[in-house]
This record gives sequence, structure tokens and C-alpha cells, in this order.
Amino acid sequence: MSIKIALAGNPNSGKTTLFNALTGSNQFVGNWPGVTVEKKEGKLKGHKDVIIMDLPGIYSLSPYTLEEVVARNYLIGERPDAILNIVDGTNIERNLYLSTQLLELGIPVIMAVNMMDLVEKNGDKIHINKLRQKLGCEVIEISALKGTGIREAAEKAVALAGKKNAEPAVHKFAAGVESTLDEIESRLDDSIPERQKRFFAVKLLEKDDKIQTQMKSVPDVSDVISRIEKEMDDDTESIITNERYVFISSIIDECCTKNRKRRMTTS
Ligand code: BGO
Repeated sequence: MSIKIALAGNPNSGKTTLFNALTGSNQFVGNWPGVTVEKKEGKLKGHKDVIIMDLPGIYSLSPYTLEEVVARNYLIGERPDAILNIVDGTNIERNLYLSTQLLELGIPVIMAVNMMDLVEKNGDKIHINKLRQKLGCEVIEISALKGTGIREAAEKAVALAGKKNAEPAVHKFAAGVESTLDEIESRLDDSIPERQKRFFAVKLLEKDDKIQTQMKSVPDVSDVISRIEKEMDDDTESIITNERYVFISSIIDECCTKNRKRRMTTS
């Protein structure tokens, strides 16, 4: 049986460059079923049993664009063995928004921080070990353009794929949000595997209607939603978005150092 690794990232993060470098001419191009969104897959060079599935470039796993729906239906429905999340290191704050969602899927994730040639040229620093700790996943620095680190990233993804199940997400939201998620999770039945419960609980809390098509039975959580919206005086979609940004800014504070000279000249 072949191993499937999904390549996920924002548009312009270097996904195409990395995909081409990893697969060479071993590519098959088509469309995702029923939509005119390009589907590309290829065999990882040197591994005839490893398929790299190139997902559409997306900023989020929300249901607002066709690309987002295609990507998340694949991740939930097909469950690749691992996700290789490519992140633009020069734009890490924005890129991490998607990463925080990928880490909730219960699929092993390896993060490849790309454009490291530019990060270094700019004199900026990304503290990879700290990033690893904060995210609870493997992180590798790469330059897809120059080809540095990409072999290591691919080999790590293959090794992680063998593990099948991801460690639970390390990051926790604010206590009130966590207890609400626990309550929603307890209402999900056994048709949803334990490791995917957090993802579905977050989506139900966000009132994401499209997720219901991916579920065999959908619990009523309207009472929980009204309660937290009242308590926090905000709608649940904004509450979750805000929680993600709080987490991301703590990552940026602890893991990234901007070149002071450049910061002074550009601000
Ligand atoms: C152009 N380092 C550097 N410096 N650039 C990179 C790296 C890297 O590690 N990885 C990718 N790029 P895509 P998506 C371009 O096309 O793979 C560059 O959307 C240009 N084109 O070369 O397309 C890559 O698939 C003219 O840049 O990303 C590409 O995720 C001038 O990042 C861009 C300058 O990569 C996006 C750049 C006509």
C-alpha cells in the first residue's frame, strides 16, 4: 500500500516549487471531482510507494472558497498519512493561521519553513526549536528554490506517515473555550475517531454548516453556543479566530527575532 503525504500551504508559500523539486517529472495533473480546481499528485523521488498530494493553496480550513472546501474534504475524507505544511518564513505570522488548524486534524504534521534564504538575507531569525515546542510538531528549515532541507523534510514526513496517528494538539485555547469544546466533544458519537474530535468540535462551535456533510450524526450544540456567546459577548466564529491570533502572537514573540536595523529603516 502506498503512503500519502498531503502538501498544504498558503498561496505563494513556495508549494509548487517544493512539489516540483520533490516529484520531478513524476506528476499526474487533473481536476478535483466535480470542480475546476487543479489536482496534482506525484511520486516522491526515490520512493515509488510515496505519493505527494498537492492541495490547493489556502489561508484557512474554513468553508468560504472552493479551494478551502476541496482541501478540507480531502484531509477529512481521505485522511492522508501525514501533512507537509509549507510555511513562508518571511510571512510566518499570516501563514501560521492555517497551521493552527492543520494541527487539530489528528493527522501527523511536519512543518517546512520555506524561503529561509530570504529570512537569512534579511538578517531575521526563526528559532526552530522553540517553534517545535510551541507547535508540538516537527519543524524543518528549507529553501524550496535552492533545494536546501527539502530531502530532510520529505524523509521526516515519510517517517511520520508510518506513525499514522498524531500526538494530540499541544496548544490549548482559553479555559472557557476549552471547557466548551470538551462539552461539544462529549456529544460526538463513535463515528468520529477520538483524534478527530477536537477538529469537529471546533467546527461545530464555529457554526460551520458545511462540516455537517462530513458527519454521520450531528449533535445539537446550540445551547452551548448561546451560552459562550453570552459569556464572552462575541460570536463563536470570532471567538475562535481571536484565540488563534492570541496563540500566533505568542509564537511570534517567542520564536522570531526581526533584524533591528531593518526594522528601524522600514518602519
Ligand atoms: C516567482 N526562496 C526564494 N527566494 N524564493 C522562493 C522559494 C525559496 O525558498 N520558494 C519559492 N520561491 P510558488 P505557490 C518569482 O515565481 O512555488 C519563489 O503559490 C517570479 N516569477 O520562485 O509559485 C518562487 O505554489 C518573478 O517566485 O508558490 C516563486 O505556493 C520574480 O516564491 C514564488 C520573483 O512560489 C512563489 C519571483 C515570475
